[in-house]
Amino acid sequence: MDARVQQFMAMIKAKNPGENEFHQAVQEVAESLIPFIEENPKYRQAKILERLAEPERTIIFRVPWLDDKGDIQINRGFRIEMNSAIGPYKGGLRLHPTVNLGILKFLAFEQVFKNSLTTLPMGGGKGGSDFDPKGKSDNEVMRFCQSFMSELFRHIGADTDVPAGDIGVGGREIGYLFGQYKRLKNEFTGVLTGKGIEWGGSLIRPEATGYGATYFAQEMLATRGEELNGKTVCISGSGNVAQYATEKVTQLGGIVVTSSDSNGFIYDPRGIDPEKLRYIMELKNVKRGRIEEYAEKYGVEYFKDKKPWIIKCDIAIPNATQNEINEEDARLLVRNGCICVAEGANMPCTPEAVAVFLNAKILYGPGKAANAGGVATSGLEMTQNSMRLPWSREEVDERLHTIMINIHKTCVKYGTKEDGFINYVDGANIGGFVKVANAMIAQGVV
Ligand code: NDP
Ligand code: 2IT
Repeated sequence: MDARVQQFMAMIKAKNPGENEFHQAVQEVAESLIPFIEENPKYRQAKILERLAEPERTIIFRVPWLDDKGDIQINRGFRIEMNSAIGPYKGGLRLHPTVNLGILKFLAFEQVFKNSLTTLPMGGGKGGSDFDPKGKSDNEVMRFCQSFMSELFRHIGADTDVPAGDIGVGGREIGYLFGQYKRLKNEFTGVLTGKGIEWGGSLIRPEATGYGATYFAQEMLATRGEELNGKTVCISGSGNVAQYATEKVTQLGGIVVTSSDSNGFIYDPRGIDPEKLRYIMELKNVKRGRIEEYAEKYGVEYFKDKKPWIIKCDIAIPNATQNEINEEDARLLVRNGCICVAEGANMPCTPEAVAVFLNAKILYGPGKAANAGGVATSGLEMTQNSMRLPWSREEVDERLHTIMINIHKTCVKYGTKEDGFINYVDGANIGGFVKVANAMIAQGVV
């Protein structure tokens, strides 16, 4: 490792002990940025990287709620307000038992660069709780969300901090959170995105992350004269991002052969067609069942406790969680002929896996670029809320598509190497950095 990166990381690790995912995310960015900052000393003098790695504000709070048996449950709530140089804090809420400070700091850190790449005026934040929605009744989820918002409401606002969904937070949870915010503040404002279409939500927001990742993959493929049509695609996850990545890939002629959850994956060599996708959506969004049931319904193979990366594919789109592709998975993907990896999830590849993809010079699109379509469309929802005017499906999709094309252009601008290889990691990190860094310098030592 570069000595300057090593020195910087020693400081980060000493200041943030035990926050492994945060260290991982910061190191990846530092490796791209430190050489760039050396060439642009104004950023070094202003200590921009050091400031970026320190949240502007971290809020941690108790979330007590009553379960259906009348017993008291206690969870921990978080909101990391990472950076507001270019707009109000913006980023999702994650509800998952693994949630802790280090995971949310990694996500908030990534969000700052991602939001900058969208070209929209949004700072970076992230929040959530170690609450596990699995197996909870609707009423329990509602009581949790109401308790969570009873503290969070005093820290957020349409011009201050605008949360949205992430793992474990979809339309149902945003509804309960919004209802409680409105009740406490007595105002109907765009304080959350991912709202229902009847009460201030944007068309295409549910689809946006998966569609956006697919548009980004299309752009990457085009740099090598390739297209999605006819390609075999492995997708992990079966939640929001996975569902709409599957839909868009299929619309563009790709064949999605896998779907997964935390218990295993299904392999459907004939492809998950629109009718089968409708079944997955009903299974996951309404029945809240397991992907294993797909294997029973359609008579295909189910691989318990396995990840889809053992299946031969041209393109991989990981959409579940951090570090779901390790070095061994990456080697297998490359050996099996995979030419493109587009990250729908945040940091789904370990640093060793990323190194395998970069060394093999395949197309590798990191999450902060490839999955930025979700937050970009959240930004479009904020715009519509401010105007109090909704846009049509076509208008939002067109804007999303244009934003993804522009993010790709930014990556090409900052990531193209002397031999013509596009390093999208450097491209996204440097491209996301410049605007935030210049804004921070303009705003003084804050
Ligand atoms: P959902 O909760 O809708 O779906 C998550 C999916 O991933 C489920 O299939 C879930 O399986 C699986 N999963 C979650 N955690 C794990 C784990 N620890 N191990 C194995 N599988 C797991 O979340 P989203 O689709 O919204 O989010 C997926 C990824 O995309 C996350 O990394 C998120 O940060 C990222 N993302 C989301 C955006 C959005 O707009 N929603 C925007 C940008 C990125 P199970 O049901 O068994 O838990
Ligand atoms: O990781 C992400 O970009 C999200 N979960 C979406 C954030 C948002 O504010 O829409």
